[in-house]
Amino acid sequence: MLKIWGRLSSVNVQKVMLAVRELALPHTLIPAGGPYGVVDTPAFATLNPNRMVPVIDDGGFVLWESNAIVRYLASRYGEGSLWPEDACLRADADRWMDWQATTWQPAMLPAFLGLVRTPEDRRDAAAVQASMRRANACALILDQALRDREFIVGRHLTMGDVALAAAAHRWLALPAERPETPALSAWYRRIMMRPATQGVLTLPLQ
Ligand SMILES: N[C@@H](CCC(=O)N[C@@H](CS)C(=O)NCC(=O)O)C(=O)O
Repeated sequence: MLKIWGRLSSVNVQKVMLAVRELALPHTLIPAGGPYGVVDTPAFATLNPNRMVPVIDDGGFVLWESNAIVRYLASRYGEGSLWPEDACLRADADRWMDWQATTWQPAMLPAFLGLVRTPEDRRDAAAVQASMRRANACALILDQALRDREFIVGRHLTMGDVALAAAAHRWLALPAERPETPALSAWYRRIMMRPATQGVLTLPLQ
């Protein structure tokens, strides 16, 4: 059975869990990271030398890096659903996954760490503000892309939505000012209503 090491408070683990749930894959979630520890053990380092979650073991195939895991699960178990058959649609979904990991997520990370993980009296307000400005600009790009479609590459949910949804969940829950993003919000609501999402994208942010 597919094994996943991680904690649901991690945005990167959420992506993997969304993919697993969308694909209805039998799995075991082994609590690891944050309060659960485990990542510091020698046994875990043999799975992921970065000592980070998520990690999966699928019948002896061990993989780390959340978006690589989502792509692997989608290509192996989700052909025609999370993994679009059409090469252009697949590249489009893939592009948004890279954008999520290299652009949007890094933009909002200082704001997340400052607002959620740092006591107010030790917060760097300027860093939080600058981070929110960058994250909001990214959200407006995504909002524009979602104006004429139900999901990021068209009418069906793909691996692109999986990666973006976890990031959007975090951005929308940050206690900070955000611009109006009607298309992004409508897409997010569609995703939050899916059975696979229940219990994965949880609040409050931790
Ligand atoms: N690029 C990696 C980043 C993984 C990462 O930053 N994981 C964090 C949680 S989001 C982690 O393991 N932190 C240590 C911990 O949870 O103990 C990925 O996308 O999988």
